Amino acid sequence: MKRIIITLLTGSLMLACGAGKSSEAKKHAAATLYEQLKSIGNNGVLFGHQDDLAYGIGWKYEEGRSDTYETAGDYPALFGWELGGIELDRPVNLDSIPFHLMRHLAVKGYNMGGVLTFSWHPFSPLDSTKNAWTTDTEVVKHILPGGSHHQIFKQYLDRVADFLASLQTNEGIPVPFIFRPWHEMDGDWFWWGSSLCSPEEFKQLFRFTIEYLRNQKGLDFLSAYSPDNRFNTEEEYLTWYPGNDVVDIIGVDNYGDFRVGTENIEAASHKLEIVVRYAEKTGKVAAFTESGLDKMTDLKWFTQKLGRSIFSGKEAGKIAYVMLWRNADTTHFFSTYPEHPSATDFKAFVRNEKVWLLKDWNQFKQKNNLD
Ligand code: BMA
Repeated sequence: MKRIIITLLTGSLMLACGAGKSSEAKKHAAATLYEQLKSIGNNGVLFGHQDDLAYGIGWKYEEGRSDTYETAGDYPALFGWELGGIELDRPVNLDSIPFHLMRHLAVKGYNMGGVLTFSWHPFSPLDSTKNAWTTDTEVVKHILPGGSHHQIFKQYLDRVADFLASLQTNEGIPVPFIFRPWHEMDGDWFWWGSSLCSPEEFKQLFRFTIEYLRNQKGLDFLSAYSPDNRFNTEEEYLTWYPGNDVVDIIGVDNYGDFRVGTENIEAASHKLEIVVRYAEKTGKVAAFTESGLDKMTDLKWFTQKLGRSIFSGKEAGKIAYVMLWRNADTTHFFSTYPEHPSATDFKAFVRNEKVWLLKDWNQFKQKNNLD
């Protein structure tokens, strides 16, 4: 009898330790990522690229390939991924990446030392045939608690949560990531955008999303707030801000101020400064969450436009990272690739000791005991 009790006790102790270990590791993961990003300060800026490990110009799903690596000799320090389609239980995302491949590549990117960030362009919970860019119907007010489509919205979030929870190392340790939903809300091109919902509704939507994923689904992650560039002051920037308790990364998306012909690099820089100052004030991480130039028609864009916007003033360089959008094909790409004439300028851009690709980032973490 005694032996049975001892065996049972040992068993439950082991179970308890196992559970403790996994939730500790989980907590540790996002908190560690946050500390790592905060430590960057003015030392450097991580270079990130959307879908970098999945496809590029002239190739798709070839393990080990990367337009960034093939152009500059190293991988990005941050990898962006897109969840659109997961909410409908689709096997592939909006941009035809199978989710099982995304899981594999995202975890691989993390194992290499990279930071992961996930965007989400969900279909409308009111009508699953309508994509994120549908702006003919009000959606947000109907999916908030008490709304007619709240249950469907929760089902969407359940699917997002299932996928994000499945991002684990071979040892079953959850990998840390940044989740960046409801971006560019100040624009009018998404169903959660400024023409179809009020700032109050938006704040509720953002807060519900983060709290549901954290409290109901037990996910541990960093969340990013990223309006587009339609602000000139901190007050305007904060129009849609849901609160310091549900935001970790103070971000901005900006393509508009970089458009050839009407570009305004000083304005772009000023907006980064607003972001940096607010992040400093609140002890958070500032980031340039999306940018790029479609088809890279300006061959000096990296050093003269992007580089200037970040490094010309004193403050903007305090962002932790800048992420460029995807390289889909020769009609839709926002960074560079080896054969493109902008490749030389990209190499010059990353030679700047403050622009960090993966090796620089790994070295920094190692040197500062941040792993
Ligand atoms: C947009 C474009 C689309 C893509 C979407 C979601 O900016 O790149 O082609 O489907 O992002 O990734």
